[in-house]
Amino acid sequence: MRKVYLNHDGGVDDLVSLYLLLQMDQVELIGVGVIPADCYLLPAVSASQKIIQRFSKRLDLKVAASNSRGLNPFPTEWRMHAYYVDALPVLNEDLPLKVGLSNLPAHQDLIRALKESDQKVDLVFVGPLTDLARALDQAPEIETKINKLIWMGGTFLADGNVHESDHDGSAEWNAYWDPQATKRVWNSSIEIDLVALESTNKVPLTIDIREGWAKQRSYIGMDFLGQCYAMVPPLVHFATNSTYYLWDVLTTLTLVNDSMIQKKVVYSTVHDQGPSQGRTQVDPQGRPVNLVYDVDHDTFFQGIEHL
Ligand code: AGV
Ligand code: CA
Repeated sequence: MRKVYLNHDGGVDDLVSLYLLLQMDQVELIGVGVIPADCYLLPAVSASQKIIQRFSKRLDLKVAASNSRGLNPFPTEWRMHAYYVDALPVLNEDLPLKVGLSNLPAHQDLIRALKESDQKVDLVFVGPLTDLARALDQAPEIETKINKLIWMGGTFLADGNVHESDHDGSAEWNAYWDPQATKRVWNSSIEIDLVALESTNKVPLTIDIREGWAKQRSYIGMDFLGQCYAMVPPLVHFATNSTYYLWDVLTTLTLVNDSMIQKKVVYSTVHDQGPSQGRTQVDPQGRPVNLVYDVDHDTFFQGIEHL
């Protein structure tokens, strides 16, 4: 049994990732932190509590709200998605809530969970790294309790996914929201699996994929997934700034399906200021990361349905 701590930022694929983690037999989720990056905090926390209650037996799990703030805010339109998921009838038929909140902010909840664990823990971060950076500053000794960090973030491609007027476009959003936190984690000696845009670009949301899920909506979990992905724009003719990929879901599934992905070690550094802030760049003098640069598209999508 692997112990996993999840820190997410309330996007549609973040919340679906929480749902999927709860379905994995090989995984014991020991904590959930929610950071208000690509979401508003209250609906993202509430949706997380409801997903745990509806789709698992883990009524003891507590959700920890983050009090971290980033440097570069996400577009409001994207941050609204957590409200839509939180309002889905499938998450609201069994109220009042029995799943509670942690009495600690997310970075301290992470410290607590790591210190209490009797074995090393995998960290799954599918939003910015701020809570991990703060936890490391406050309690550097937790590094020895971390097996590895599996992070959705970064890219070594020329084109990132940040399209803001004061940026050069080379960064990925999770790295860009808090570039200094990204750098802080790079300066640690934690092993990092980097699920970067190189691989996530290969798993866009498409109409075909949606139609496949629709056919399975008699299963309550697949219906939930379909409802979630009805809220965000698919790839049709060409990719736009809002086109949705299964970024975080790919990251989460790498935990249990290592054979669908290709990894290689890349030495890199992080830009923490200026027009390239948040950019992860190849640098032979930098630190190693395991870059997940490829994924078998069909195996991945089958994996979602057969957890
Ligand atoms: O950069 C990808 C990260 C993932 O963790 N997020 C969304 C995923 O949860 C930010 C993001 C980039 N482009 C987006 C994003 C878009 N078009 N809509 C919403 N979020
Ligand atoms: Ca996310």
